Amino acid sequence: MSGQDSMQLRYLAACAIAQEAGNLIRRRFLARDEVLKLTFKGPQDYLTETDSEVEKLIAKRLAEAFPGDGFFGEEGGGAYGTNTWIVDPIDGTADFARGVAHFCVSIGFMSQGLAQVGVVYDPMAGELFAAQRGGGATLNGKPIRVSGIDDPAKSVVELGWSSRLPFEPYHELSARIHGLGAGVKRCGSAALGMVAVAAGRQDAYVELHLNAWDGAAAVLIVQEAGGWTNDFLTPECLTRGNPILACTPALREVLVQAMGI
Ligand code: LIP
Repeated sequence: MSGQDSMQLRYLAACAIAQEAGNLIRRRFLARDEVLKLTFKGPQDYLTETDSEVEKLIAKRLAEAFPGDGFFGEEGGGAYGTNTWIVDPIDGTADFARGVAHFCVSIGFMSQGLAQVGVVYDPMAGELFAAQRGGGATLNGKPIRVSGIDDPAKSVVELGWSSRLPFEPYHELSARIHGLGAGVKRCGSAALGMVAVAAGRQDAYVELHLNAWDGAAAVLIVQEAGGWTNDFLTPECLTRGNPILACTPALREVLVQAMGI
């Protein structure tokens, strides 16, 4: 089997597994106990039983299909190898935990340090965002492209936040981006924020620190939709995370300057 054929198989498998996992997430979300029971891994860093349940399902399906591939998941960790799946079972866990329907499952595949397949599935909206390197990006099978916005004062920028960094750098960056005249928002899922850029629904996703599993799939989808991203998925990112800028190309310079990256 050629390398391209094996990537195509991985692409198709990732799309199918993301939808199976997403449908499990949807069932758990709709059946959740109205009595609020919150568990945290750290400050504002939620953990739900469904995170682990979904990650185990994805890991099982991928091991069955591609037994020689490595796996790294947000909840259970793992190991990076030549061919590795990087998975966030629920990106937007805070909203899932609080009953807000804004979350997704993210499945990325890297080979020799380069993202080759990216799939992000929003089970509440029924939206499957997918890309294979060199094959373009799609939403439910239809091609998507980033916006052509070239004026920051006409742009919409999502600025991610987490307690992983002190508040001040986020506050200062927020002030700089507001100063450009952009419409700024924060929603809680980096993957959904980035695929919204890929689909032209907003013009940039910015966050000063993001973990590899949050962005591994979505960065490829943005690139294949004609967008620009910083060199996010570096070897260091796999263990420490990185800043992320994913945007329509015309906003690259002004946002790189605002971020100081
Ligand atoms: C989330 C990211 C988001 C970040 C949150 C959290 P999770 O991922 O998508 O951008 O700001 O702190 O890391 O935890 O929902 O998988």
